[in-house]
Amino acid sequence: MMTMSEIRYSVQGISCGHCVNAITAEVSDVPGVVEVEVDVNAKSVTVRGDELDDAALRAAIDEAGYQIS
Ligand SMILES: [Cu+2]
Repeated sequence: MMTMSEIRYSVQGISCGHCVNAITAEVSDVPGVVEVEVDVNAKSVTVRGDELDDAALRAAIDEAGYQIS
């Protein structure tokens, strides 16, 4: 059974569609992730999914080249 949860990060340096694509691609690869929403204006990344691993999500955002503030 799926238990959907949501985690939101404030991420520095999100400024354009390239940033959105890079972060979405990396974070989508994390197990359990169902949906990734990157907001350029709010500079936030919202992740929805099943049994989300906070450390893995932070690592994926870092891997994409962005820093969580
Ligand atoms: Cu960009």
